[in-house]
Amino acid sequence: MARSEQDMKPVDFADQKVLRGTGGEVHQVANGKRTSLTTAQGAPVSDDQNSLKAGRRGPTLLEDQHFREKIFHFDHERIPERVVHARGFGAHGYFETYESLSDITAADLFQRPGEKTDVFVRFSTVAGNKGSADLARDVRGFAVKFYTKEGNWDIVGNNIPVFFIQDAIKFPDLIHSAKQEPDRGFPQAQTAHDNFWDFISLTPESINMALWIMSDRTIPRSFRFMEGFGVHTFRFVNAEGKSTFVKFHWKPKQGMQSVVWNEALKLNGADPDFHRRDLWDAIKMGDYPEWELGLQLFDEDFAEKFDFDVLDATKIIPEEEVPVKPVGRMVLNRCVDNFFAETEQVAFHTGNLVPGIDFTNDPLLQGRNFSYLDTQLSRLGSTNFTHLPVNAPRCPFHHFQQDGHMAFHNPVGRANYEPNSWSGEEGGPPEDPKTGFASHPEAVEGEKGRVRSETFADHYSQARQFYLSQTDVEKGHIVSAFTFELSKVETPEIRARIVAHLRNVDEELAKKVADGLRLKKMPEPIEAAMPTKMELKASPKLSIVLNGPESFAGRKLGVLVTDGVDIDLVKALKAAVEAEGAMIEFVAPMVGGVEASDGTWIEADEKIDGGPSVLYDAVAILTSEDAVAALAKLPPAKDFVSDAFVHCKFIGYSQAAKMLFEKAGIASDMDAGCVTLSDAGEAKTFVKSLGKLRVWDREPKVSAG
Ligand code: HDE
Repeated sequence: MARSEQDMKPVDFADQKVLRGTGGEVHQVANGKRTSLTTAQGAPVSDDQNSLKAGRRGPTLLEDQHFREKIFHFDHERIPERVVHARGFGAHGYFETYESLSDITAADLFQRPGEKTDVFVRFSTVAGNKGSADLARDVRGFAVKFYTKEGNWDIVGNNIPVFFIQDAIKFPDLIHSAKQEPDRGFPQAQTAHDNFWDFISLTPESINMALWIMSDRTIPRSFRFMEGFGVHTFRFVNAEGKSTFVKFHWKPKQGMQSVVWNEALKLNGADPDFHRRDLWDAIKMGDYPEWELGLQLFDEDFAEKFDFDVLDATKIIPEEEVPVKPVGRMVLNRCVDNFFAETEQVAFHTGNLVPGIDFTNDPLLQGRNFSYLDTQLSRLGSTNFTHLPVNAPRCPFHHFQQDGHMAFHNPVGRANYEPNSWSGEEGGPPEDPKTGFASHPEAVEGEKGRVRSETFADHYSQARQFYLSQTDVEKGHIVSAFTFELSKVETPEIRARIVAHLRNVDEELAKKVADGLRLKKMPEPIEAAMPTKMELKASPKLSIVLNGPESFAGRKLGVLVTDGVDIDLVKALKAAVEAEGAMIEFVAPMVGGVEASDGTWIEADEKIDGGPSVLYDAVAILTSEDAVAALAKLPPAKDFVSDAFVHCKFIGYSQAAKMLFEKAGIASDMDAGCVTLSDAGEAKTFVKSLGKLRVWDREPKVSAG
């Protein structure tokens, strides 16, 4: 009965040489080249295909310790997903300090020019579950852990500089309203439903954020092309104890970029992992994304004079008022080795501060300081989550915390308390008033009470400022987004209530959304707690379109090719794209590839229906005369060109490809963004023009409104 290697027969399995067991099952057995399989206890395993049975067709035996251990472990592979920001993607890198900031902060990582500090970054969406799609319209988390020489410092930020609410006590309500409705369990990863807009409509402080989330900031092209913000006002404290207020900004070196909504919807189908794949691919290819850390620094006097309360996280300080000072750069240059161990188990916390950086009294930040540690316990299951490599400090650490679930290291020796009478090292670590974290001695007084400061009561002025800072294209997108989201709201009163708020932001915006919804009657404006400041100046830094890239670097050109494609054109396009620091992918009717004009074989990266144009920042269609008619019959080929057109992308094309435009019904609309490619020179000029990313002039013609 006992089976041995002799019972197995060698067989050729296509390219693989394997052994075949008596039931036809495949065994790959140790051959001295790979380390042999063991149980978790380290005992070698002889057969991983068959459980231990009483008789060939008999029941599995309870004594099968290998089977039991394997299934036991598998059954418990999942840990609770994050209650918010469940879907995310992480990478390693470093932060490099430009200059010493010792005059404003004692934080060790900012003392020496050129100093490099390891970082781990996790980008995320907020509302969707772990398995949701990347292109959900949502705020993106932008959390950075700095492994400094004086402990871990986390900036747990977002890609939007303001937040929905002013007091952390409203966070559970906000998130409940945004996530799936509790009775039905849907919609997933979408704010386009009644509960969310109901909550927003009854929470006027959220209107500024509502404008931001209806802008293209919530549909970034990828993590690489978005800004990050610490959101709250923090404090820097220097060695003399002098404090300066600070707001943190991450500026992508790649320039900002978003997709359009119709593209986002299609991307979610074409590649739900679009953002994580993008980051993974860029890092694996050595095209390391980079952000500059910028600081807005200001003092108490400025805070006093500023139009809004700097402790109110629903407000920004425009960069035109307090410029952003670049102080270092962050480069992400290493993908995770294991998604679970690093991306899933990383634990960020606003309370992870280092000497030289301190909190302010922002009531949102104060609440967060409780939440993060608390959530780690239910997610990671132990107070010892700091023992996991991704969470552990990379500087020496000494404390008397001990035991608990899964303690990897406990203090050694006799002393596990202090003060104690044991001398030298035996006594363990004492506190250090000289180098230890000291809170800024801010004077605090007042009556105890559940109150909100009157300085938080302006709900609309910055929403208006944000709207007026956008280009016409972006304003149009905001109108469309409100119209789309509110069209999914079933309760007419909620739709009208949002429009009533928008009247306090901008009448034109309110009217356009009301028209888009076909409201029969324009609602009266909501009675504002404070009148909208009409005089705030536009802040061009708030526009994505005005802060785009300078070239096509880091972007991707998708080239649809057929048999007979002009090889010189392909070569020229490839060279031009690579010279620009961008990527090129070939899409073909079949994944095996195509044969070019000179007989060269071009491998395809995608088959046409798996490589729609939404995956690319710009496209080219290079067909031969002979092959275009067959191509034009394929619906995905027509979609390739018509989607690229509707999404305002640049489209290069060989003469023969014109037929595809005709079949797609857009031949008569072709504009300056549709560029003929007949020789190497034209290919080069075409690629040079791609840094503009989109042909926005086209949008009024193609927009669904
Ligand atoms: Fe978070 N937030 N948050 N948040 N947050 C979490 O912590 C919370 C807020 C942010 O990639 C949770 O480990 C409260 C603002 C990011 O692992 C939880 C409040 C900002 C991430 C939590 C806020 C953020 C989280 C869930 C209201 C931008 C993902 C899992 C006061 C500045 C970090 C976890 C990662 C995650 C609480 C508001 C950013 C529950 C109570 C504002 C980027 O602790």
